[in-house]
Amino acid sequence: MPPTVLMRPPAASFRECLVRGGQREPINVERALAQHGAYRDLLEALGAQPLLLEPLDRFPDSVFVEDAAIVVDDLALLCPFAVSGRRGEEAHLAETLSAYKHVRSFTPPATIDGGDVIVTERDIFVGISARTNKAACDQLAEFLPDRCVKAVEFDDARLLHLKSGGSYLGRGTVLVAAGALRRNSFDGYSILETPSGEEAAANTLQIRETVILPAGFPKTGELLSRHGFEARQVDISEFAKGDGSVSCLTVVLG
Ligand code: CIR
Repeated sequence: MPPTVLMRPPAASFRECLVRGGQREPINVERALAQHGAYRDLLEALGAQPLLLEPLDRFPDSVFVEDAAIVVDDLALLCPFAVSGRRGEEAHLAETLSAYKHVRSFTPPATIDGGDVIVTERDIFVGISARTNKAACDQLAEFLPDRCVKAVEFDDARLLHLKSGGSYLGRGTVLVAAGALRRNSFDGYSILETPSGEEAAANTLQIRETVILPAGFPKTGELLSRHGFEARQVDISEFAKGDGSVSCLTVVLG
């Protein structure tokens, strides 16, 4: 079965999305839409089935659909956002998700962004961040009794999400941004580190046998090829201006 991938195109309000430090580089929404379309085409070419959701002008950050729901096995967990401006995005996913998965919600005081969760075949790694708390990590473990849920602390306090500092490539291998995460966070996994100056390439998306990474990081592309991964690059520069990357634009339903 081709994996279904939920994507939500950017709305006009995307130019007002949240950014760390509040200093936003001007965002070109037209270019963002074109990049989003090209990304969708790439996913299709790789054998996935993108499913387009309605743009939500009320939520400038809703293009980063990964943060609103965590999908593991037959469950879809709607995420309670810590930041007030994103609260409510998750409700807009519930109906679509319910056609594929059992939909569940966290309860207070949990707050979590999907970008803080790395899912492998066996483990679930949860970044404890400004967005995601220990209560959410504990609830995730209750939702998923057959999985091993592990909290991960950051070495680099500038990381927005766990997945800004690392991502799972498949085949027991995690790609991490040098210096971002504790070295023992992924015990039992092979670790590849992004080459110096390419830390922003640590966020990737695995679709079948291919790893998609942001364009502009040739050394990371070579590193992945050297280790036997089929790597493809996609230009997501307008989304990077809003602190997003490759995985953030998707929810993979498997
Ligand atoms: C935010 O601050 O929530 C958005 N501007 C960026 C979210 C990026 N999402 C992700 O890395 N999963």
